[in-house]
Amino acid sequence: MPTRVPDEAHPRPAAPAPADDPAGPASRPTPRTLVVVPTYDERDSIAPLVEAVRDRLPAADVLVVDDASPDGTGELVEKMAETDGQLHVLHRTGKLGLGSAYVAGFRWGLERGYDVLVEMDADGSHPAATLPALVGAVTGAVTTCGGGPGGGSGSRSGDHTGGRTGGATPGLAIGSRWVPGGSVVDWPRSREALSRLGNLYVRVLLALPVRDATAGFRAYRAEVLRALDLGAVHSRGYCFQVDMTLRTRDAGFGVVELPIQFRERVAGRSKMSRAIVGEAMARVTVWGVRRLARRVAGRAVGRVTRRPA
Ligand SMILES: Nc1nc2c(ncn2[C@@H]2O[C@H](COP(=O)(O)OP(=O)(O)OP(=O)(O)O)[C@@H](O)[C@H]2O)c(=O)[nH]1
Ligand SMILES: [Mg+2]
Repeated sequence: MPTRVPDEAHPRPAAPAPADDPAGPASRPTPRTLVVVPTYDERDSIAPLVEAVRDRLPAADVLVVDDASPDGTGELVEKMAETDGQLHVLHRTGKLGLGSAYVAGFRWGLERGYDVLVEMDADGSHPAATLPALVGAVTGAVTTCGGGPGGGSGSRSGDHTGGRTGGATPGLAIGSRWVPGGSVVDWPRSREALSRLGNLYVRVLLALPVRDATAGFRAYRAEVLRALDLGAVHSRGYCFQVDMTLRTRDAGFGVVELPIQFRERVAGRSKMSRAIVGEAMARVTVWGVRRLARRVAGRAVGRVTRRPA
């Protein structure tokens, strides 16, 4: 059981039970949910994003992890938090990368006993309507195989149906562009091709049966993040998402993908760069080669041990 540290100063309203919860509201405790939003120059996007999260997950807290945005995003969120007890901000000293922003946000949330930690971009690309389904998927409140509110039907990834907790509830739910029912809106062909090809490379090289391993819209059960060695995660950009998906799978937790409609940002500037793509390519290739080397070594050991004495 997680250690719960109730925030006495900011009591939260009770969240409604999911509409498709057959057990009813009384039987299911509301999971304490933290939506972690990394920001770098997102001044025009952050307020609508917080509002959209509130609409869909009224009981959730939001943690903005800001890297000293030159446009004053951090100060703006600080101001908003003065009148919003469910909004928190973690200021960092400079642009230290998406991966370490999430790790800092996860640590903040785990220390405070949240049950579910959600990743979401600030730029409005991720549909807030799918938040209840993502959270429901990792808490067992929404049966992902049969569909869920805002998320359509879920797609389980490969054979990771149960996970090490023994039940059928996945530890990680991904809002996926590339499962049936998922889509992208207003994305240039080149971005779509890059994402599709990148995910194909990941899937084949790492034997990771996930269609959208680079997706940054996801929910983790806290238990999963506690089980992983977050200090060992050094990926900075997109490959942080692949890294975390691999670690979740390798730790024995189930992964599920729910279809989303991903929209191109309408304000601000993308932080995607060649360096981020290069880092992902390099790290995924190294992980893939290591995996192949382990398999070859495993076969060789198998041959030696089978040899008659
Ligand atoms: N704290 C922090 N946040 C970052 C950093 N880099 C990007 N972000 C945030 O991470 C989220 C995703 O970044 P985007 O620029 O939207 O990149 P993307 O979604 O991968 O790419 P696009 O599809 O082009 O938007 C946004 O909320 C950014 O503000 C960083 O170094 N530090
Ligand atoms: Mg974006």
